[in-house]
Amino acid sequence: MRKHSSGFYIGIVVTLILGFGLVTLLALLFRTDVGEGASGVVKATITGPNTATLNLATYPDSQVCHADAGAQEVAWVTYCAGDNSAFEQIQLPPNSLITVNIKQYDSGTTLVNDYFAQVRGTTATLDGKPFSNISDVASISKNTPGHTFSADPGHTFTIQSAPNSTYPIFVSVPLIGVDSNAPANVNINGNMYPTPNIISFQFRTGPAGTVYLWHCYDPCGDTQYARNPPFGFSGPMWTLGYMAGTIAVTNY
Ligand SMILES: [Cu+2]
Repeated sequence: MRKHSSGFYIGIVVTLILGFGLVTLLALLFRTDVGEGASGVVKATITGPNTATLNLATYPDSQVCHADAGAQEVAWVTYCAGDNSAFEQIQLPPNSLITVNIKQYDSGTTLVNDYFAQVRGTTATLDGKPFSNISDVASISKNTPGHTFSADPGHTFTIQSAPNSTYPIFVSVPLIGVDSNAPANVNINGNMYPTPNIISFQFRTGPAGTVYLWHCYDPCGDTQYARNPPFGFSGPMWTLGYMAGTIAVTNY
């Protein structure tokens, strides 16, 4: 058997060390994108085979999950994750029934387009009572002693496909606003808000690798940024992590 030089063996050792180093470096780089609780990501909690629950909240300002933003942004309406962290991307397991629960702390804002008054692509409940259109809310209010609701949504949670997607989806739920006279009786991290309306609905995800968009279609910022031309859908409405973002269907 031919004898190898010591340089040959040193070469093997160096290659192994560099190889493991490279693998470790790549693992660390990718961990920040897919890890539990990674910044800017909220994951649905897996509750069983092909089922998961996603908890979110909407607030009339950004004190809860964007408190470090600039003075203008802190006054903006925003979505937060259910644990009140900020998020830009939602991650969901593939081929699963997702139950979404949203705590809606904001009051109502008249819709610009009545298309979004209708629950679309799913069925929804308001504090456990089924509704299919914002016009159902008056009777729910009447039959819910001690709790009235706004006649308008505060926001919509609308899920749509990216253009040319192989797995199209469209789900839209108007998030009924809290009564504008409701007392601010809930303390969230030192900020007072009214008791939230809880809106729930379900939908099914496609295979891993599918990306959807989530968006609000009730121009819900203040009069300077959301309602007045040319700001119809600017300000919080188009800012990633406030009223818009992405949904990645992924294995985790
Ligand atoms: Cu909104």
